[in-house]
Amino acid sequence: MARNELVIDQNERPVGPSAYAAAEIDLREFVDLEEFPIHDMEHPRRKALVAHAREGLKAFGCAHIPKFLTDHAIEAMRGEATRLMAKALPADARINPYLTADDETLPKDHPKRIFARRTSSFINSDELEPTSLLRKIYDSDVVVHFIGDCLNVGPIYRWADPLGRNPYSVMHDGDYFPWHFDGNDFTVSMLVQESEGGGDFEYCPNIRTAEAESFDDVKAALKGDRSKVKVLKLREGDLQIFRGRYSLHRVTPTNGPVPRIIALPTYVTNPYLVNRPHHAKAFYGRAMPIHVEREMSRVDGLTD
Ligand SMILES: O=C(O)CCC(=O)C(=O)O
Ligand SMILES: [Fe+2]
Repeated sequence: MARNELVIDQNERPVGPSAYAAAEIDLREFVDLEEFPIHDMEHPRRKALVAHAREGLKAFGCAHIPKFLTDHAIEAMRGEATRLMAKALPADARINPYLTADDETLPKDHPKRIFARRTSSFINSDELEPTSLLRKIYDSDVVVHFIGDCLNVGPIYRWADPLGRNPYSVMHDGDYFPWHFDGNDFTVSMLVQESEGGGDFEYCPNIRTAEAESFDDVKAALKGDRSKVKVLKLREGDLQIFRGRYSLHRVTPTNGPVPRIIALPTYVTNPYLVNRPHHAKAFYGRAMPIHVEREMSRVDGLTD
């Protein structure tokens, strides 16, 4: 067998090498290196980009880089997600912001007991095509390094979670992705296809910290208080870097026949952790043995 050949199992899923080596990744397949010289540490444009991202992350827990992806990349990713759309797991689940099960020992209006219906779905990371451009972007060490620089955190790692590491999120007409915190530390969002209406990303920057859950503020936001809410209108090709573990966030209901598709490469500071089984099931439709084996306490002690 040739070295680079993928072994395809009966379900035609790759079970061989799952990562692109750095030499196989041509950054120009997805980014214009003149405008975004992410590979060139000393380039003034890269320095300006990093400074811009750090400002946004410091002030709002969110950085926005418009038109990061090339048109070719948007097209390739839209094609992949559209081909895989039927594999998006139905996600009709009632979730609370922490993705935990109901706890009847708590008062009824505790935010852990406030559930909303999530109808958006994911094309899980283990469904991506063998030649997926999204996987190439995810596997690029240059991209990991750039994101780490923007976050001013290091080292960061790709997430070990086989389902959640770099999925596409899909929202059809009327779908909703309710308020929640993420199980991973950082998410990069790349919008691949806009819906005609709705689909706005709303977030409450740093509403909780590693030291304080701020249940009262979270409850207020869930009940409609807009005082801490910011809205980000993403366009196709935009890149967003987001600290989803501390900032409560949601995507407003979409409308129109064109589904909203967003790629979500995710990064962590602990290379061993994955989602808890309940979280994996509620978000990605199923839990795997790894989710049970690696269920450990979190360094920050926050609920998830
Ligand atoms: O679709 C988005 O913009 C965000 C999705 C999200 O919050 C998530 O997958 O955890
Ligand atoms: Fe999220």
